[in-house]
Amino acid sequence: MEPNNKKMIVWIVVGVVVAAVVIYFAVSGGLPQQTPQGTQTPEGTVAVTGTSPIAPSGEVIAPSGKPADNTSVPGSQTAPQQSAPLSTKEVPPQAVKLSVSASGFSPSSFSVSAGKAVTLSLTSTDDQTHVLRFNDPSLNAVAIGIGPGQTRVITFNAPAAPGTYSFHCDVPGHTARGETGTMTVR
Ligand SMILES: [Cu+2]
Repeated sequence: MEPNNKKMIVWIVVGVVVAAVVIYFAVSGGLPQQTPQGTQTPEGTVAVTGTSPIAPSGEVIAPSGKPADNTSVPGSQTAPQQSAPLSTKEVPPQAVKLSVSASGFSPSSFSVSAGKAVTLSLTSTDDQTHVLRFNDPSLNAVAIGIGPGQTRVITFNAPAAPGTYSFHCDVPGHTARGETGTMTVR
């Protein structure tokens, strides 16, 4: 066989393999993306792995398959889900980023749009556990619990009603020393 023919056969084999891989991913929908831009699921876009997907309608979908119920029990099948601990580098740019320590939340106030999906991250910047909870029962399920130095993220729909919603750290003694803040819904 001529060397040129050999080369051509190698290129044909390479071409067939590339085409097979392309077809495989086109048919299978490809590998799940674990990027900050989000994982695509049948329910919608997952901002951070482990959080509830956001449907094209903008609604956050609970594991139950229904729109997440902010009044439910935190972590339940009907609640918006928080992520596992992750690196702060994995928090997407659109997230509202809070940190908390014995000196309080930073920032201690932020604003969101009424009814819109919110991606909220919380980082413990000291050697303590912290638990963000809202005071209003309408946001009972919107909670983030983190260990020392950890970061977690939750996605949830902001209340439809504009107003100021207070939150606090639910660990005993932490609210009293000033771990409180407000979310303004516009
Ligand atoms: Cu705390």
